Order: sequence, then C-alpha cells, then structure tokens
Amino acid sequence: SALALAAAVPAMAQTRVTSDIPPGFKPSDDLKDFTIREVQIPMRDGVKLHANIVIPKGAKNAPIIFSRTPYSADKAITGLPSNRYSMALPTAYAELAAAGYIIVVQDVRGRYKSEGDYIIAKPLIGPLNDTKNDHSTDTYDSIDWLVKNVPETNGKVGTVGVSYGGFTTLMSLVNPHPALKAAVPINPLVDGWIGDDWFHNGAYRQSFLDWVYRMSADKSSRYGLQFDRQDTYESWLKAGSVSDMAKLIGVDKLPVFQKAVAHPAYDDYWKEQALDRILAKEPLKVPTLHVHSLWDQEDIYGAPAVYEAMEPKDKGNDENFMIIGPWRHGQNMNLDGSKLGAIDFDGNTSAWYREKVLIPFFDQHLKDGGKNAKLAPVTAFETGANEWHRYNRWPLSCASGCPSQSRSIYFSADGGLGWSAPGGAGGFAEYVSDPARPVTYRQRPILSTYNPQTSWGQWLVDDQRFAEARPDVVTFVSDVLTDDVRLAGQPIAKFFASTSGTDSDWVVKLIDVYPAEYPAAPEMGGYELAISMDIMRGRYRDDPSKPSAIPANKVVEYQLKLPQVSHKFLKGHRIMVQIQSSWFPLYDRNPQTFVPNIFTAKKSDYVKATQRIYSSAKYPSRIELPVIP
Ligand code: PG9
Repeated sequence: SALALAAAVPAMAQTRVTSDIPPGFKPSDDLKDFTIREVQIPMRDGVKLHANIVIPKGAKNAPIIFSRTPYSADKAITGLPSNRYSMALPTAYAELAAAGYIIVVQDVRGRYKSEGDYIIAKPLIGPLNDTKNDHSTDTYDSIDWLVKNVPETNGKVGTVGVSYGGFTTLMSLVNPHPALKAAVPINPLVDGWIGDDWFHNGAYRQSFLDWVYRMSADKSSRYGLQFDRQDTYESWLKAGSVSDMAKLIGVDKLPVFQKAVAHPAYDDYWKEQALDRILAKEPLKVPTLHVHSLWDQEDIYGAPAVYEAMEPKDKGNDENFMIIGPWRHGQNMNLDGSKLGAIDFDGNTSAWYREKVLIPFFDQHLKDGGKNAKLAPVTAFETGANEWHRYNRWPLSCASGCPSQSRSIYFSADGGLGWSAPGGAGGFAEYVSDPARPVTYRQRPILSTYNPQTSWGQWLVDDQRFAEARPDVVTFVSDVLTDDVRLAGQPIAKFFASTSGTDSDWVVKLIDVYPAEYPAAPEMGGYELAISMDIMRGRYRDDPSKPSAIPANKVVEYQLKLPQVSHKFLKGHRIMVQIQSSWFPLYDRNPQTFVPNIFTAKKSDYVKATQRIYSSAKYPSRIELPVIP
C-alpha cells in the first residue's frame, strides 16, 4: 500500500532554502581593464551622495574628471557590454579614460541612489534657497572627499557636464575647491527665462512638461509622460491652455510647474538664479572652457552668455575659453558630429573638438607638468563654409566696440530683403494669427519631446519651406548673393509691427536659402536652413519684469536678440527672414488678449489677430547682422 511504501523511503533531510543572490557578492574585475568603485560621499549635513568612480587599471597620479548629474550616475557610465573601458564607457568618457583620467559621476542630491531632497536646478544658498547646501557646497564637499579618498589621483579635478550637468559644472565655479583646476560646462542651463529650457523671452516652453514629469514624478524617472495622441499637436490643441493640459496630466501638482505659473515675468526669482549674472560677480579662479552648440534645441542662450559675463575677469585672455560647434544639444559629447539632420559638416566635428580642444585643455590644467594646449580664446566652426577658426574674442562683430561693425538688412513691404534702408511711405506685410490654428514649430506629426522615436534634437535645422507655405507666416528674401556674407556674433531683429490684439508673440527666423538647383547635393536644392531664430512675448517688449498690454492697431518697435551665429552665406544663396506669431506646441499659445498671467488665460481670451510688419523710412524693420570681412 501507499502507506507501506512511504514508510520504506528514508525521510529526506529538510533543505534550507536561502537566497540565490549571496549578500555582498561583487562581480569579478579580473578580466576588465578598469574597475568601478561605488561610493556614498558624505556632505557637510550628513546626506550621502552616490558616485561611481571609474579607474582604468594601473592608474597612478591620475587627475579626476568629475560630473554631477540628475540622470543617473549608473546610466552615465554605461556604454556597450565589454571588459574594455574603451567600449564599456560612453565615447567621451572612454576617450578621457584612455587619456589617463579617472572618471567620477555622481547622482545629484535626491536623484537615483543619492540621499536628500531633489530641487530642480537648485539655486545657491540665499533668498531662493533657505537650506544650508547647494550645488556649490555639494561639489566642494565631494571634491574634498575624492582627493582624500582616491589613492590613484594626483589631487587635481576637472568638472564637466552637459546641460543640467553644464549647470552643475558652472556651480562648481562658485567658491571652488582648491583642487578644482579646470571646468568645461557644455550647453548649460544659465537663464531659464531669457533663452534656456523654461522660457524664451517670456514664451513658455510647454513641451518641457515632459521633462518636468520625468524629473519630478519620482526620484529615478520611472514615469514618462503619455499623451493621448501620437501627434502631440492634437493633444495640446484639444487640451486648451498649458494649465488645462497640466491639470489633465497631473503636472499641476508638481512644484516646478507651480513655480513657473507664479513667475511668468522676469522677476528676481529668475534674475537671482541666472548663472551669467552670478558668475559676473565671482572672481575667475578656475580656467573654464565654455562649449556652445549653434543649433542647441534646449540651451541655446547659456554658454555664450556666461562666457561673455566671465570675460571681463580674464585679463590675460588665457583663462576663459569658448568653443562654438555646429551641434544640437550635447552632440559634442557622445554623438557623431558629421551631420545634423540634413546638414553635412564634412567630417566628425565632435571627435575633432574632443581630440583638439577638450582633452588638450584638461591635460594642460590637470596633468602634472601638463603641456600648454595653445588653445585660441575662441574656437568657432563656421557653418556654411564648414571650417574651424581660431579667434581671440567673441563676438567679432556688433553695433559698436567689436573689430567689425554689424550691418542692417532691411525688410521691404513687397517681401524683399536688402542692404539699403527703405525710403518714403513704404507699406506693410500682413497676416492673421489664429490661436485655433497655430503655426507649428516643425512639420506634423510632432512626437512628445522625449519619445524615443523623436527627432526633436534636430528640429532647429528642419527645412523651413513648410512654414513659408502658410498664409500666417510672412517672408522677406534677398536677391541671390553675388558675394559670400560672413557672420560672427549675435543678430538683432529690430522691427516695427502692429497687432489688432492687445498681446502677441513674435517669432523671427534668419534663414540661409540654398540655390534652387544644388548639384553638390541635389536633395538640398532650395533648402531653407534657419541659422538663428527665436520667439518673444510682446507684453515684455518694454520691461521683461513688468508685462504691459500692446496698444491695439498701433505701430510698436520690437527688439529681439537672436541666438549667436558663426555662418557663411555662400555666394549663390539667398538670405531670408520669416516672421510668425506662434511656434506650437513647443511654446504655449499667446491668447492675443492681454491678461495678467497667460498661465491662467481663459478660453474666451484666445482671439484671432491681424498682424502687420512695417517697412518705411519711419519704420525701417531690419535685422542687424554681425557681418565680418
Ligand atoms: N535641457 C535639459 C535641462 C537642463 C536643466 C534644467 C532643465 C532641463 C538637459 O538636457 O539637461
């Protein structure tokens, strides 16, 4: 019987079941040519910040390259699966490791494996920060710990990072630790109201709610924002105002959105955290290389602004450097630099910059007995010509005080653009701006900003013919150029316009129109490449800190400082200017009725407006171009 059988089988000793993951197991480094030491670095308030220290095997007396990121210190050092750091690290770190550097990447306070509270772009201790720490103190404490606890180092540290990491790199320059010997802020957030991530001249970058959601819904970005349509243009239009959308997706509960709603104008909240203003007041103690991308879709304002702010401190012109490249945001670090969208640069400009500028700069300042890199104060790629240049200053051309003087190119009412000022009564170009049919910033479908399939990073080089075709975009275009026209500096649009509304946005685009037939690359025939464009909110025309209604149907003068250019319009090309009154859904719509705060505009405030751009002896609308010989 079954009972007898069971009695015959000897009782099995009971096996104790324990975890198959042994506590404290460390993967072996034997086959690798590098080790990663994971550490928790204590700050002055006891909070511990997580960092990965990547040490190439055999490193001795090695300088440290230090980055601080909100995007995960683990992900930041993850390249391909490999035992060789040359592949296991992302490109730029791999090249730095090969050049003899130890790489340290830290999670900023409150993100991923770091303790503490995460405050987005946390301002310095002071009126906007009542805690006892900021990025300056956290960097100081971390560097102090690193030079005392990493035996392989020579005690010299350089900070580097892109965007948010560029912002933390700039923060390392405030009360810098004595071991900090060089800094490379790349495409940093500098002024979130004038021209970086949050606003441009008062127009709100609502597409960034995607970023806000990822970064503040939890501490390790597990939640991405899902819109109800693949083409987010439809989702945004259907939702209504940015605040309506915020409510719909729950972003209205996130403090960083609430702060934008509370500070729509350029008040002290923005001014006091703008890093160009802050660093203008700090002594220049650490050699700095600012890295700027000409087609930076996120932080196109920051790098040249902070370079300019620090430049007066650089008496010998040998401590404050800038490189300007033909890149999108961050393209210079880990992405190929031979193309951006359809635009070809005749070679890998990102690799060139790292080999000829970035690494020599760090070597000079961080290696014991480092060789002088002999960098020019400014290294700039000239788009159009596809050439690198060494300059001893930036800008090279401006209204006054630069080696060359800027020159105006004038709009004419019939759609022309030329070097002579309009005479006589002239006229105007007119269009109707309808918030119900806003002009898109690129061709639809427009995927959400951080959708893995998006080409968001290249939108600034999109062919602008799609916009020219719309009746609510006005175009001014020059004759075919009989000589090259070179620009090096900041174009400034000075235009006279009226609106039938009481508030309005103005978008101005400076465009290089390729010849209609372009044998070198036939698909580029007639391409309209924007080399500099931006938006302003009319209510801030007189005072960015105090909005005022635009007098309806009156001619008003506007000034819009456009992003920096280093460009050659080649003979045979044409220069074009386009103007429109919306750039949707990247920017929220202006209701075109003056309301105290656009974040709280009601549906009925959104009205059509008739816009006119004037051109006459009295109203000579133009762009001042930073022309160089
Ligand atoms: N542009 C991003 C960002 C920086 C700072 C604040 C908010 C966003 C970034 O690429 O990090």
